Amino acid sequence: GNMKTFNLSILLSLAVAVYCVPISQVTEQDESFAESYLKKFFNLTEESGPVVRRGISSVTKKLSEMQRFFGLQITGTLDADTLAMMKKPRCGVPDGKIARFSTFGGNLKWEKNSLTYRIVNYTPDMSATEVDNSIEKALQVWAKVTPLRFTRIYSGTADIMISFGHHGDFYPFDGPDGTLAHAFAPAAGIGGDAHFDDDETFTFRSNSGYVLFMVAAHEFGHSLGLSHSDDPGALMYPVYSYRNPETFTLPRDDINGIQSLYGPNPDVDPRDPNPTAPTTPDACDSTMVLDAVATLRGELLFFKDSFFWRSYPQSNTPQQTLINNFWPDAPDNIDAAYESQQLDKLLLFKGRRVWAFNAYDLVLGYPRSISTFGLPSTVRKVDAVLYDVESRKTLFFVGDNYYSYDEARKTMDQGFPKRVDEKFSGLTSKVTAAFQYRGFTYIYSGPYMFEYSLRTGRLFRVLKNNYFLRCTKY
Ligand SMILES: [Ca+2]
Ligand SMILES: [Ca+2]
Ligand SMILES: [Ca+2]
Ligand SMILES: [Zn+2]
Ligand SMILES: [Zn+2]
Repeated sequence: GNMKTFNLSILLSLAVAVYCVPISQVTEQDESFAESYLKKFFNLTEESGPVVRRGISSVTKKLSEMQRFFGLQITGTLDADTLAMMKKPRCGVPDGKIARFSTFGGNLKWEKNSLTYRIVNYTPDMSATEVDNSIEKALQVWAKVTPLRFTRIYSGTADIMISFGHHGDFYPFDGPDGTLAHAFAPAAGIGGDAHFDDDETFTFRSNSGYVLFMVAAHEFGHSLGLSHSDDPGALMYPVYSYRNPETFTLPRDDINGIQSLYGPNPDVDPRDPNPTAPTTPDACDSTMVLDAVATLRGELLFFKDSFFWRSYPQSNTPQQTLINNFWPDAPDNIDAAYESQQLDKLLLFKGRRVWAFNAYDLVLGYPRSISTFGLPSTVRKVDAVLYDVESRKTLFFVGDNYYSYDEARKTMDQGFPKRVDEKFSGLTSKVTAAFQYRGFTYIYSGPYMFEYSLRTGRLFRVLKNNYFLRCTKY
């Protein structure tokens, strides 16, 4: 069928994904949850029974398919990471096709460029004006990049009928969270229509509750013929994520998707079509310059733009996700990051400010000024931060220099800054990121990564920024 749902589960599960390193006990409840997830989203047809005990079966196959789609380690078993991903807020469209943007195929597109919409009723969560604005703005997201034009009507049957609450199809909603909304692919009748679960708390722009604009823009993608994308930055990615509606720009992948159906907007200069369309950082890009790298409870975090890759020792495919999916209060495009093992916190730096996170919570009193570390007020930003296990000092890289901070005494050491190339031979250009891992210090500079022995300080290899990211897809 063409039924598309928007499923959301508790945000708490996001924390599990990062912090639950040991494999937790999978309960019977988890197994049946996983099974219904696979039935719903990956077309699992086998009859019920314990998921993890069935060996090589269609469940194993479907689990592997799901793990591949989300860039998880492909184990074919219901491990903690897979379960955590299943519990993430998401849309209910089946994810069988592993691809950047995809369409419903066949003739599931509108054969006309002028479409009508009608807001049949309202949610009590927002003012009518806010609902009207959110819906209008969500449609304009797509109109901006296509020849599609939307006209609102106030009575009769529109192409896209929009309603909250009960709506008389065979896909009941499920109370708060879980299914958020659903929409139907282009067709006559119910085709193109979008239904929103009135048990959700929808908001205009706040990140408590679900931003109606974001949910609607995603659903209208389905109304117009788009299926899901496995690009974690795409609007059509199955997982819901908060984004500021004021600054939201349709990502490149979604533009490619909708334009494959309808072509570009004829009113836009073809020489400069979408200069600001965000693209998702690509692990296969050997020219990439990472913003920051940090460890976190044995895992590695690689930051770039609004995203980070998370690499865990037992996995060979780092998982890419939006920073805001894990830390809603974190900045993006950060300058530097490090893990304070003393405080058991992750610290993120941007400009003159530092954020500290304990699990996924912003620590009270943050963000703070970087001057609390004793950095001089002339330092407007740090380029990289590294905790050195040998000296038990935290090194702050600023231009050609670095400062040394004593974590135990919580003071900056005397005699700094010093030149970076005094400590790290061969490093003559600016440090862009730094971390230590398995006996080596890795210092990033531009697209290169310098590998130094922790014990001798000797330079071993010069690698690229994407060395640990393992280019596997595409
Ligand atoms: Ca319709
Ligand atoms: Ca719901
Ligand atoms: Ca940096
Ligand atoms: Zn969807
Ligand atoms: Zn419905």
